[in-house]
Amino acid sequence: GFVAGKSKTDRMFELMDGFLKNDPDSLQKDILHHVEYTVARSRFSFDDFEAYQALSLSVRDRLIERWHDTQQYFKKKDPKRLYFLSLEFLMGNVINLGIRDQCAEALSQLGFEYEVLAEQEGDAALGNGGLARLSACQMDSLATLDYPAWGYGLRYQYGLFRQIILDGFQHEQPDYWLNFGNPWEIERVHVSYPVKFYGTVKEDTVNGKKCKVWIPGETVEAVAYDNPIPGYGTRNTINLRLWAAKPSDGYDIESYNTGDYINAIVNRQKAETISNVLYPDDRTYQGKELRLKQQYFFVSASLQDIVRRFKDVHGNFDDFPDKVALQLNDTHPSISIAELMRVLLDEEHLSWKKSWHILKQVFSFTTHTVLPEALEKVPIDLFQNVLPRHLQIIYEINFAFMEELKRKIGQDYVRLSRMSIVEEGAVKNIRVANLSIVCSHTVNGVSRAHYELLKTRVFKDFYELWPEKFQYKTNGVTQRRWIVVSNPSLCALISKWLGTESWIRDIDILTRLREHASNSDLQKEWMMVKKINKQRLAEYIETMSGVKVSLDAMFDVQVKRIHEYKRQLLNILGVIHRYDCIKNMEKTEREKVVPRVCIIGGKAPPGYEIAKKIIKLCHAVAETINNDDDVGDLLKLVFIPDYNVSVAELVIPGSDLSQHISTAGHEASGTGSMKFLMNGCLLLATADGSTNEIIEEIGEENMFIFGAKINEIPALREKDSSNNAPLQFVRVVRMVRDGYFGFKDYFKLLCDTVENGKDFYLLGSDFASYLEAQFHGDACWQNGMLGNT
Ligand code: NBG
Repeated sequence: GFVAGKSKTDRMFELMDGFLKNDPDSLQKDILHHVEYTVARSRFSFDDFEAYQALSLSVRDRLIERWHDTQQYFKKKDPKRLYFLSLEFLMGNVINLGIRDQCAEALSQLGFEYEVLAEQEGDAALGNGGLARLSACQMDSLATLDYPAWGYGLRYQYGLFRQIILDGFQHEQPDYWLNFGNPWEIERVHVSYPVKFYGTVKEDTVNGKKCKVWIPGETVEAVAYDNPIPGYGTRNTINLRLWAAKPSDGYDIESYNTGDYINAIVNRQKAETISNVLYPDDRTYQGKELRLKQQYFFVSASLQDIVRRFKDVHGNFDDFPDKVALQLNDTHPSISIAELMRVLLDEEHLSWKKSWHILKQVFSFTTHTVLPEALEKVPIDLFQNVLPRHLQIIYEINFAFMEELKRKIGQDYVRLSRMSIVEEGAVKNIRVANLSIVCSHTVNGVSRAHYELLKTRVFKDFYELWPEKFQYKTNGVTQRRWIVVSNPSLCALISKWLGTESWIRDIDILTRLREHASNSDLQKEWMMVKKINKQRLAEYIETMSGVKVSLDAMFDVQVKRIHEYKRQLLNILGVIHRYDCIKNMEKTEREKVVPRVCIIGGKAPPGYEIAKKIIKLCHAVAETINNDDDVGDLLKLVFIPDYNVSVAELVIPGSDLSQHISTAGHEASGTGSMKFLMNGCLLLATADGSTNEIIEEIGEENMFIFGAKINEIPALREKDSSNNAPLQFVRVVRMVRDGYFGFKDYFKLLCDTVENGKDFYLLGSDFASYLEAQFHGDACWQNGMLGNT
């Protein structure tokens, strides 16, 4: 009982006045408290990992305070909330809060080093590549800019596979990242919702009105795991809520009664597999039942959560569009369209007209691709089986859409069938992108060039119908992770020369550095910073691949997912050419060669044969070059295994030149380039995706731009592309074909992709200008213009 005469609130204040403090003393006490009582180790004896756990938990406590305040504040204000639905978030390591220095001091008095503890943390790799890392940056920015935003996704038990290289071949190993727990997340056993699958749909009458009732065949429980995301320089702390699948309580009572107790438990356990594993492919996921179930699972739980939050405050749905914005991160969460419609119709019993009116105002759709073949399709049979009611709703939406379209364009059946949400044919499919466009009020590309392609090619029909829906939001990355966290020396330099840290919040302030650009002190300090980072990278390379590299060499880097369109093969063929040239040089000529360390890293989707061959080729070529004493430090080639966010944080600051060399018209945006630029690394790039806007921003004279432009590609493809290839290209491909690097038979298919009139990605026709751009890079290095003197 409470002390008489005091309110409960007063008593609460008495017990806990104010917030946890951030001075080293208070932090130390908290850390020891967690060591003793949460980690349950003796405070007199604990190791680095336990210290890391206790530190994270102490920081988490502080995050929880801010998080509570944020929720309280927004609950009162009731603003329109932004819900960001994404099947992937590539968060990386999360130690990132404004109290780093205090933590470091507290730890050092306890005999631990902050840096060492930070290394204990693995990556939360719940995503594949660009799309997922963009989502993580967006969460950071939303928090920093004080938005009332929520991220929703899936808590995979296995994140993106770990890449192991054996004899130069990629092998995939499971990333069971939760093995030792995740100290940052908060399990919310009370925030859970049933998610239904399969079954049948029946007609029913409720309050005298006819309606549909879905009788599901399976119910799985979704349990929330919250990951607080603090903004920089603000108390605003938003939430990334990830769902995990658990067997449902009311599950299948029948089977227990049949006496088959063991099997009933085993089946129950299967429910948990929904959120087990991330699909490791960022190209296509056609027709997989588990994939559809994952999508619906996270979307259904999220919508239940969102509707509950809305209904806590609002008596009817009239205000729903003023309070809720649902952002679809690619087509992956698009089933939420049918789900929201189902909730409004079947559970809230609104009319079709009213439901549709609401629906049209809440969804926005971001597309991240250029490739028509990467647009998701779900076979009707599969849909019918897993989500029978949703299929009915989609049919109805499509019917209304087709009627509207006919009124606008007449009986143009070819066009009607192109635009239909339902694809007719031998196998009928739901075209998820079409559904997303029809039901969203905005559709955005991720760079200006991407937007142009959406208008003129990918979604041309829809653009002509609804030009007002289409727009672009050029991607960005946050300096908070890609400078402040990953490059502390550069961060200190920038703050010193600007005399302020405000650039950490407002990136435009960085342009003020221009005033100091020609100051030789700044340049010297800048070079020192680069040296420190190159040193760190060189040590890492030596540990990972055993290759010793010279710090005086130019570090030339291409790190990203392995794809034919990203043309890592062009890079490797360029390296072979360089090697070949050096081998054929006189001694005096060799003295002029700019020493290079060529660094490649990235994961190939497990089922993508050609991408895997590219990795092997990189290793085979590296083996030859790196063991050739005759070439020595003039050229090295290294493959960095298991590229992920943590590795990126190490590689990017230590790079001199970086390559973004996709065939023009294929990279929707590209965000890696921005991270390299921020870290003072020049770009060797094609005029693709967001590079076009970077050119406008920093000037082509400060970059190495090469290759065919987007609008030239179709004509080049028309021509027999092998005619476009220069002799040097033919020669280096021949070296690979003839087994100069071994594995002749294995590389045959790879060589076939760029020869004999195929060369879809136009490596041959861009090769000469690629070499020229590389040559230009060498010349600038020799003049000290890459910042190397
Ligand atoms: C990627 C594009 C990139 C783009 C990111 C972020 C996927 C599926 N797409 O060009 O390939 O920068 O999305 O928008 O990861």
